[in-house]
Amino acid sequence: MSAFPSLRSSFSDVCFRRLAFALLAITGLFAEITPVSAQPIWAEEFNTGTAPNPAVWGYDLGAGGWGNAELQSYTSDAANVRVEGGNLIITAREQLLKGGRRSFTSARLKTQDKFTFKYGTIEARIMTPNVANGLWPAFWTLGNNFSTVGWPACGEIDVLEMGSAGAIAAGVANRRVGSTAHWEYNGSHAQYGLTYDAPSNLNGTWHTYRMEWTPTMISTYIDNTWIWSIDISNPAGFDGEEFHAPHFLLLNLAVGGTFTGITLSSGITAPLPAEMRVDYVRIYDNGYTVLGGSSIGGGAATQTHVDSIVPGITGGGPNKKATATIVIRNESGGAVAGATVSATFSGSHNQTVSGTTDANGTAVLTTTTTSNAPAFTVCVNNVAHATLTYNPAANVESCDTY
Ligand SMILES: [Ca+2]
Ligand SMILES: [Ca+2]
Repeated sequence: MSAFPSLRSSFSDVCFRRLAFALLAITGLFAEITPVSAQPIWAEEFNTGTAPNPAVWGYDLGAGGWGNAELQSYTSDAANVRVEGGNLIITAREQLLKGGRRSFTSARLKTQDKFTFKYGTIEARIMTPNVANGLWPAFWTLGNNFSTVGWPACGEIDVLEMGSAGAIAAGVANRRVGSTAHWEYNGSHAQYGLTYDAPSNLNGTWHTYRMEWTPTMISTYIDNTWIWSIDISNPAGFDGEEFHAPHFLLLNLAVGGTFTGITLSSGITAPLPAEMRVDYVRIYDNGYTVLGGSSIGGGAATQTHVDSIVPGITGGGPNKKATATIVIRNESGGAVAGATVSATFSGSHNQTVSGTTDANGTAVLTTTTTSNAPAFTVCVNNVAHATLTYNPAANVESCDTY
């Protein structure tokens, strides 16, 4: 899915080349499964109750196309989302309105603010419906800072999407699965994805979709067959800090939309009602996994980390002062205000400077020392806060160089 594709610009050549190179570099690693905990550290089994647990799952509701010219209206009605027989069941339905006009309803679940994770191996056992033509099931994530920074700056990882226009054109709508990352690259939208055509139709049978997300790589699999990988080991190199921050989960079944190439109701030929079933979603610890959100550990954040450091200069001539714009977040990705950030500049400006984060979690540190030829490294020493503990192990970066 993408939250607001109207913001999409074409994928920059520079970015594509960088990623193509990154992918070449990881060829051969596909079969290497990341070691994970023997037992899940988090799971939604959908084995009890009649509706998803409201402490974990919320909903996106309503129509308007969701930025993708989707045709359905999303509801949280039992007709569109229920738990039954050990499964979460999302049902896309059609209602004929006066004059024969077709109207569609479905559901889109999300764990925004309620449950987040950064890194880890996530697995979902999913049965997709017959998507041909016009249905678009998805199992995906968005950065939990979505509501503050928007899309694509929050980052998006599509573990599973089906029903694309390309798959329909190739006659493989029920066989083609795809994974894609979306992010903010130098002020515009970048994306990178790959698809895999299964040997037979996937609809109506259970398949396991897995994402392995480590600090260096994101890879996806269907039933242990590799789909896609992206090298995220150098976030500064491709503006990919989005993939080193907490994300929340989404599960939905869209009807039509630009992804499917079908934006008129007359183009929907898939049998309705259609059910997307989810037996479970499980997360395994791969040694880096951080869970967060209000459903975890009583809800309140307990830790801080450095989300980004942007070094700069202010002033001119021989009076150039070194600056560092530093963003502090909690383990759920929320901005941390009122934290005292201490950082040491070394090189052209040798000084330790402290400052306090604002409502956006941002502190701007400026040296009083000056230089004619700035060339310095700035490293965060400490983040002090009245109630939150600094966890430097969770830092996206601890130092940056100008
Ligand atoms: Ca970015
Ligand atoms: Ca189950």
